[in-house]
Amino acid sequence: MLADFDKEGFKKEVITNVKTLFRKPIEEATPQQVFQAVSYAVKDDIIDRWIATHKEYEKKNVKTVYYLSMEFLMGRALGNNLINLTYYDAVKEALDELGFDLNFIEDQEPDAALGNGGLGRLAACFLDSLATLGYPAYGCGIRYKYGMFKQGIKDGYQVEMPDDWLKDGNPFEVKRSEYAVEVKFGGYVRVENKNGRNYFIQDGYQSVRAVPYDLPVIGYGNNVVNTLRIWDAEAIQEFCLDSFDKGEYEKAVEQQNLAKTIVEVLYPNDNHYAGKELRLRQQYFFISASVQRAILKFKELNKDIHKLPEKVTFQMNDTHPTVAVAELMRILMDEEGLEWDDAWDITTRTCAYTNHTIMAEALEKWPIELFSRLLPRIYQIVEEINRRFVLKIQEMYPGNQDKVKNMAVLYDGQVKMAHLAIAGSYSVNGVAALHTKILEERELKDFYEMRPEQFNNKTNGITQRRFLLHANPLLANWITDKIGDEWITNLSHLKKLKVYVNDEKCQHEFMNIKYQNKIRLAKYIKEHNNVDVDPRSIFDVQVKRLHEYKRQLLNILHVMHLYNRLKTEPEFDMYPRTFIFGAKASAGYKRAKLIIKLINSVADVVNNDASIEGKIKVVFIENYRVSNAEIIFAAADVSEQISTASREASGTGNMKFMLNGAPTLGTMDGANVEIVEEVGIENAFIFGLSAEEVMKYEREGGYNPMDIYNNNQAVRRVLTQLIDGTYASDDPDRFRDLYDSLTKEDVYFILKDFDSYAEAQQKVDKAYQDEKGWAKMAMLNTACAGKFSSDRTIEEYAKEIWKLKKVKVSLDK
Ligand code: T68
Repeated sequence: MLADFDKEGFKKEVITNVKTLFRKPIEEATPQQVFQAVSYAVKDDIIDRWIATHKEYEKKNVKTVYYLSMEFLMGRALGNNLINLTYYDAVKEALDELGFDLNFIEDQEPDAALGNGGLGRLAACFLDSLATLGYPAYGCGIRYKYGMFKQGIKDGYQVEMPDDWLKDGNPFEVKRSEYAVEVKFGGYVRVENKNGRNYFIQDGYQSVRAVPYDLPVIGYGNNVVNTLRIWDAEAIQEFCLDSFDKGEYEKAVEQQNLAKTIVEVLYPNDNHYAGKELRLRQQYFFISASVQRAILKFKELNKDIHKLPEKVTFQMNDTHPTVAVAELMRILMDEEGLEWDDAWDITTRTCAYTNHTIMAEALEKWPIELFSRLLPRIYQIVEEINRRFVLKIQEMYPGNQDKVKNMAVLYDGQVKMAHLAIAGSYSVNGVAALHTKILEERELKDFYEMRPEQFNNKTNGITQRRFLLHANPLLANWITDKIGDEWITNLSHLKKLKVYVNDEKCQHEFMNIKYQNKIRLAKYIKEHNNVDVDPRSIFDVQVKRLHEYKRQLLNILHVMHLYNRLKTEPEFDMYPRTFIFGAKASAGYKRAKLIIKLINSVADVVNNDASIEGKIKVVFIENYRVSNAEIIFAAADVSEQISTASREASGTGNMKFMLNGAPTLGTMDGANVEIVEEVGIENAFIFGLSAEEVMKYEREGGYNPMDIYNNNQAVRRVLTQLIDGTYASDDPDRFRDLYDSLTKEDVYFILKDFDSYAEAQQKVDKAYQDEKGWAKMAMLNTACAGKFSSDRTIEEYAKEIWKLKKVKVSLDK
């Protein structure tokens, strides 16, 4: 544990906090009020470390990474902060003595859901690892008023509700008005000549005041506290009611509205580009604010702006923050007075870019008309970047128009953000080995050929502090009993568990912990879904965003198939299985929402058919998010990672399941490939087309799903059930769109992979019945998960891309 925790002092502080915050004695406080009072007491413990950390950074004038991301899917803070302060057990005890259960208090906190899925959660895991490893870092993002919508299920359909996560205030945040900056939109650019040099001045613009809120990011047991800085927007002029100038008045109203709308809500699309003007505003808003602030801070400690790349890296989380390239150029030229070549040299040694997808529909391409209207000066700079970049292409490949077409930043009336990111960065990385290979050989082939040294892989990871130590205390304690607690900050130690995998007593203990966690999840499901599930059944889990490429449809079609077999094949039997789903669909993604309805409709029929004796249960967990994910991963027996090969860049849920002892049932896609490499193919259930096979079919224009329809009776049967009212007696046409998508094109190869999936599922059924064999396999998954710590990932980024140095922080008390 860190420096002595003063239990009595802490209890007193909680009581005082209730009194001063809510003017009541603790006995009368609501659970939410107790949560607030506890959090403020914890914040007190954080503050000194936070100050000490930044003092140390300044003293050493260290290089800092700014992780620029539209999304940080942090989840709850209290439990995680206590874990990383190493105060969790002590605070649990203190609260017990006050008559409160820490778990219950934790449940009062809303998730900070400022992200969609994998990309946002990755950013959150990275912050945890950066602080734990002692690397100087800021997360920079947006303080959305409303985060990811809350999902309700009504009559089997998804309904979206606003996520008013700030309604009771956020006890851990600190508003830093003193660091506010102005961000300008629209207007026009005027050129002024001073002393023979042209200066570009934006005029007639609207602007907002960007105000930062800082959240502490606590390193594990090391006194380091980094900062997640999220920006709020305020109107620049106070609303001037007594203004008689109509023009001024209207402008004031407009700016007020602009400020309000910019940070109003997170766009709930994952892996999909919608091209909304407000989204581009959000991007420039938080980038301009973050880059301006970073430069101001740099200048406090450094005189020569040319030293910027030695002190700062801007890591761009996908293309969403890519305007950073042009914004940095603007500041260096228009405000620091540098010439183009100088500014470009600095910029391209400061920016780096991570690619998270190859899906065409996710690529950001802004219409030039919109981009130049909203960001006139930035657009001028992008034009010049493009002009020079095209010249370079033509120099390398004289007369090759295809190269220009494939690589230009401006083409076909659009600004291509990925191309801007690559042109402006010294590093381009993919997020798993297979994904990086596909980028190099296919998606970004021309860029790779031009500058291979720019490309590198950084396989994703997850933080074991949240997804094992906090989420699965039973397993965490068991592991620590067996091998000590070094795994908490060095996950490769888990491999020491391998000596226990054949030990029957250990197998028994391990599976008993799994069973306890299944009981915990069963209770959650009973409370939230009112469905009884048997913790002795196999918990087969697919939780992730709903997307056709992730193929939840394949999973549920297979459930329909199993149900058919139980109903019609007297000799068929199976081990009882609970199929658990959790997924949000983007609000406008019709087909995804229909798949949710199908899952719930199948659940209705199957769960209520007494004749199958509970052999199959289907559960759709409402409002899947970080906080309930922690309960779900700990309880899973089987991890469904069944994306169409080549489509899932990495996946990170796959790693969380593995860490908690659930073997992967999956395709050779994303990081599944590396999971299999670590654990051995005999300890996973792999099926389906390979990425190469998928890409070959795609080059040849797809395959014909009717061949399968005509020749495969089981497939034909479940497809027919989509349109004969089996699961929609009131409206047999309800699922016709799904039927059509599968029989016409099946672009995600669901029918093509069906048999192979069913076969893998049969292997799961058989393997689970071999108790010792399964226990061994489950334990090996945990034991081999070391590679997938985000600590390993961050060490690679820090050494190979960012060139950061670790800092030690001590508290002089
Ligand atoms: C995910 N991407 C990848 N995108 O799909 C996943 N997109 O394979 C990978 O493991 C993860 O990134 C981390 O690298 C996303 O989550 C989005 O959420 C997103 C959001 C807005 C626009 C586009």
